[in-house]
Amino acid sequence: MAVLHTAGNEVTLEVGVYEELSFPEAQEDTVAQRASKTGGVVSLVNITKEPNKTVVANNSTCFLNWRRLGSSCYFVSSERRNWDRSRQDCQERGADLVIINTREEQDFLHNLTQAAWIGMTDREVEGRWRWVDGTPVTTADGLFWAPGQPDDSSGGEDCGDIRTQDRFVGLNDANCSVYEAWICERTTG
Ligand SMILES: [Ca+2]
Ligand SMILES: [Ca+2]
Ligand SMILES: [Ca+2]
Repeated sequence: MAVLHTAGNEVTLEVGVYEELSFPEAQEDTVAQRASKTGGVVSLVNITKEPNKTVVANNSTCFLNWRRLGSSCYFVSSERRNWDRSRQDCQERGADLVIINTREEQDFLHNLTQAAWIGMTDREVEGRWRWVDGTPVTTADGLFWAPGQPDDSSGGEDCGDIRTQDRFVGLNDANCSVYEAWICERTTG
């Protein structure tokens, strides 16, 4: 038997063998009193659990269809949008466009997509790339740009994407209005 309890954001799944208990005060309760004691679940009032085993699903769990690496969860869109609409979608999911912190994370993302928006832009100052949390984009973290990038091609590439297309592999700058897939990242506690 399994019993699901919810309290705030936490969901607790209790798995075990349940059996009838005979404790006097419960027998004196009316159905309504029992319901108030058990949050409305009358059928649980006279049970105990043995052996006890608890599985807790909380914020450290990724949503269905999100991928996990370390303490982060990643969503890869199936649709295509411009950079701003992509970011908006991530924020509506309680996340943001992905911030790539390590070479391991970049390699992980290369395996998820051929081309997708990520959370970096040089809109504020041309050529000064920053992640959406304000930190600078730096190859000192082991990250790498695709060959010849960023090139601000045609004077208008201020949004970042990640590419895995033939030998064009790495970070790239693209025109923010182009429609691409996108990757959201949600860090977990
Ligand atoms: Ca990250
Ligand atoms: Ca640029
Ligand atoms: Ca470019």
